Amino acid sequence: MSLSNVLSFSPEVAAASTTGRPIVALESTIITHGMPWPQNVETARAVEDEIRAAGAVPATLALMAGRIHVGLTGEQLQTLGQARDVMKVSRADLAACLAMGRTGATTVAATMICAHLAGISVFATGGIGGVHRGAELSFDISADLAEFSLTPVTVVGAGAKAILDLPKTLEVLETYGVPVIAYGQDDFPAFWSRSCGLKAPLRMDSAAQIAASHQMRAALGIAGGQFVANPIPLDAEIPRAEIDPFIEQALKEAATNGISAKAVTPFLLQRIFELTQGRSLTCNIALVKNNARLAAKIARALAGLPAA
Ligand code: PSU
Ligand code: MN
Repeated sequence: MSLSNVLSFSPEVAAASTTGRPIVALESTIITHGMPWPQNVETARAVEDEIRAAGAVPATLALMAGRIHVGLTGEQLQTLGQARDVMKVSRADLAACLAMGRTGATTVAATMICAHLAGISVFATGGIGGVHRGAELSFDISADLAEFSLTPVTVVGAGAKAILDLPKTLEVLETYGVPVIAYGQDDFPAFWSRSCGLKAPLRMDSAAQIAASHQMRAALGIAGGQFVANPIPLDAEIPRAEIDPFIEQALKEAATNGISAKAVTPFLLQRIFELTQGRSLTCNIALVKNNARLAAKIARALAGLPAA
């Protein structure tokens, strides 16, 4: 089986890839499992528009009928945003989902793999998976972390959510040799909040430096990607003291209800959405757009272009 039978490029992304224009990949689990309809589709569209406005081409990735779709049409996005029984696809599920011809939404790990197959080096998302609290008993560590040691894609996210154990998440990333780069500040951001109270291992203040570091790793033959932790804009953040009690409550309910494995992250996101009366979603939308803009700058820098 050849790769060209598996990859389907949208007309917009195909044109960008033949002419060498900068492209930014986007994941689809955030659409199917991370946000409710219709805000999920509206946000996916708005994020794509941010990338276009910043002088790059968006490529939302999803699996449909045995193919990896690189760039979705408006109609495909609508269908995906309302579909039920969509698989949440990580590294472990990617080949199986395609072989079964099922509809699959790609997590950070699977999006990195698919972006790399499609020749895309930069990917924007909300937050990455990480080490769950209590992982010393549950062993629940997202496959996203190991992916960074394997696949050469620079991922822009707003850090990781405080539903996770952030000190352990940073330790595991270090063990895997992953550069964790805070953008424009010293602290590691915690998704809804600009800081989690811990310093990030690395800091950079420009897209050009991030692009140079991506290229340097390739030149040195170091496998794997980079994680760029971009703090949520100040006017959109929920300070830590405000969000913490809701996180504690959602975690307690997850434990009481025996939520485990792949269901943990979507369950916590949904409960925090309800507990904050939708404010967590407003935050989430603002930060994804912000990440899309930075990713577009990095993609342009990689292509030797100035910011648009
Ligand atoms: N974290 C978020 N929002 C998300 C996810 C994570 O703040 O939507 C999604 C991403 O697709 C991520 C996946 O790759 O959840 C991680 O899931 P798990 O913890 O099951 O590996
Ligand atoms: Mn998990």
